[in-house]
Amino acid sequence: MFSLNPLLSIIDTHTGGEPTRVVIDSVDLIQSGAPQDNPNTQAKVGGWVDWLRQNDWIRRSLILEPRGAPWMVGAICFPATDPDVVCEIVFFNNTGYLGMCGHGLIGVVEALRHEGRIGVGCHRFGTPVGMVSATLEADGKVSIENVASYRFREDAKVDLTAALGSKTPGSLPKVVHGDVAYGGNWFYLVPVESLEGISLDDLTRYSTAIAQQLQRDGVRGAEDAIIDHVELCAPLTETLGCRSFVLCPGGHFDRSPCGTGTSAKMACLAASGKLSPGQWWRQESIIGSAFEGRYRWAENSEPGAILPNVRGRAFVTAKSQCVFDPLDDFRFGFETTT
Ligand code: PYC
Repeated sequence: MFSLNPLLSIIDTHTGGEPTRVVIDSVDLIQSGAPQDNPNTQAKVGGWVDWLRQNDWIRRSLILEPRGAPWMVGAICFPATDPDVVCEIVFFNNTGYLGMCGHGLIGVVEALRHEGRIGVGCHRFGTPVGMVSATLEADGKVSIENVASYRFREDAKVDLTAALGSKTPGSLPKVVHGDVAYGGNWFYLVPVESLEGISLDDLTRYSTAIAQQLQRDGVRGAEDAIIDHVELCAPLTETLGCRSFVLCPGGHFDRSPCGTGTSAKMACLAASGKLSPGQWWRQESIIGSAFEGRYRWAENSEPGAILPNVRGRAFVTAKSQCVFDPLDDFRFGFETTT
């Protein structure tokens, strides 16, 4: 009565608490019409995104309830044409497809290590926004070198008075001054004094109000890109770093410190001379997990761009195979609104 789908074998991981559901064997999943023949890696990964969009049941089945959870990220590894590239990865979540995903890449590396596909050393991966690398260390930690990241706009003001008014949580400002930066995804980064004592619901509501106001005000990234991540950063007292709350597209917060968010944050610090190349930065998530980051200057990129290096660790939590029972009306997932 049911169909066990051998094409969707999944390895679940988490990186600093944030889940990544990884498909490392996609070859059987790829049907004719998939963009295997495009020799240009970046166009090709973009091609895989188009292919996945046309086969969106895969994303929905993996991430949405009842098989998934709306705060999960998924990653599918597609075969690479370049023999020096391990695979080409497309990341996605409950609402669509991501450019890059730092915690997700660390999760993919751990899944591949767990399956004996890669060992200690430096490995290259294609993503829709460019080539990245990840160094698997002997202790299981993974350092990723992300795409060039940069501050695009400094001190963009967002007024939440009309949207939130007296409902603005505790110590958070009604008029927000933040930077727009790129770290493989687009971020609006808001420095705050503290995140202590503010509930996750309130942080989510506040960050969502910021994301909506950015849209209303027409605040965008380069080439009119929508800013779909909001990052609140409170300084750490003991060391150079911040505690962060990151709202992702799809309305859920990142349990990890967010690899692309850490990249965007370091790009802003570099732009304002507050973090030097090679200097360590500690980025904590709202649940207390941490990434360590540092950077070097990027060449042949946007002015002031950096190449961020972000280090963290993932763990495999489960391996399973999707089952699609034709009697199950919800086998391809269902959406919930918050
Ligand atoms: O780690 O870059 C990241 C990320 C993006 C969205 C969720 N996590």
